[in-house]
Amino acid sequence: MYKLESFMAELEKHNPAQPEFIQATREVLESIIDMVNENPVYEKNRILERITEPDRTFMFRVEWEDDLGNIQVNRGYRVQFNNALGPYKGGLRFHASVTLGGLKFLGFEQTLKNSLTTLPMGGAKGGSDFNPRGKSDSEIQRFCRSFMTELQKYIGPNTDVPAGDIGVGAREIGFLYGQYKRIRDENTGVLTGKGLSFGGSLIRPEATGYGAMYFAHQMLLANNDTFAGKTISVSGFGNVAWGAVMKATELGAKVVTISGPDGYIYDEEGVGTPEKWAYMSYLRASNNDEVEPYAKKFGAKFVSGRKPWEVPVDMAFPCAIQNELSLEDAKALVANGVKYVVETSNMGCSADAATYLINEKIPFGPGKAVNAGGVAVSGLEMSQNAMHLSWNAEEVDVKLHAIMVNIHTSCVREGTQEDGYINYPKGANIAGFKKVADAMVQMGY
Ligand code: 2IT
Repeated sequence: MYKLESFMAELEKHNPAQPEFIQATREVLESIIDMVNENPVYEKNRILERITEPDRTFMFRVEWEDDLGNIQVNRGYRVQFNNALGPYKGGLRFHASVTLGGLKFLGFEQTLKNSLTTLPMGGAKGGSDFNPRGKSDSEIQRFCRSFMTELQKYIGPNTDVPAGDIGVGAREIGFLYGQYKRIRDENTGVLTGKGLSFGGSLIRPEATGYGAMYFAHQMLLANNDTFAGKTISVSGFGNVAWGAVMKATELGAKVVTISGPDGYIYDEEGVGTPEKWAYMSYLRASNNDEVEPYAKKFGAKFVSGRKPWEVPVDMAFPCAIQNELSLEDAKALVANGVKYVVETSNMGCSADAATYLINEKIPFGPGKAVNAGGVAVSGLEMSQNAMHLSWNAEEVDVKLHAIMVNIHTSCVREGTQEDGYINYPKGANIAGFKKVADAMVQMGY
């Protein structure tokens, strides 16, 4: 019998000073441990010990020259977490907060998330503590080139296929892919999120946000509810928030907030026009990491240094970064009558915030289910690359929609409580875990 507290104590001892990794693994183990103990084959095969240990981790020095001619040094990482289900797959994050422990949490989550998509992908994550804020496009290009010069030793279209994440979008993927091609002289699907003209997939940029809304739609349907007339708060202003506000608007809801590290925008009229969406993309590409200019341009309110969770809404979608929604924020949302919380960032809610929402019986979608549409369309990009053809937007969108509906069904199957409340995090954790664990058992050690 596995015992949660002694297992976690060992894991913590073995992974010191990695609080996010411990938070992510604890959250998963808490919800799967009874099921694991009911199936002794998992303990016999030491699945919990094995699934919480990355297959391997690469750490490397990245040196690049800034616009003033100074040499700068950053650290690069690739955590190949688990490839039981297929090639390692997961994004690269360029952000000042990046640490090994942070990437281990993301790689662990990615393994279960990718399992939920039903596509053949293992889990990985990588990136650097390089901070794109205030960097010129040439500096970003030089950094990407240097980063890939080292990373290319460890990846390949059948072994490990990175993609974007925070700070890594179409521009960065282009530079990274260009360098891979320069060194290896290969045209392969080694990265996803590529430009359309060199193997990218339609709908990949929109996929995470669209997928989140498709998942949220299923949550609404499970409550005989609809998007019509719903007021929504979104945090962030990057790729994920962008896709989310577009699809939410299309489905009949009104998004009243977006946010950045500088504060949040309250847009009473809704972030609901193509001009506003294009401006979000412009802000992302400006490397300034600020949303305040949106308020000036569109006559909306800017609230400095605060998070959007104090605004009364029907549905809240954290779309920025881990632990961006605290217990205090969750209490404020519930006090203001929130009906759904749909975590779209990876581990966007702190552990106590998530527990509070579940105890309050608020339908709460966890990031690993809600945001899986991004990596799912990455998987579809890999399929198209392998077949040397490209699907049209509608074909990709139909597949994305079907995948999100299926993930929701898996959550309902594994997470519905006796009182009828759907515990989505539990459902996602059990469904994602079972497939990886069963594959590991079947393949032996
Ligand atoms: O967190 C994520 O799922 C991503 N950053 C996307 C990963 C991918 O391989 O598309």
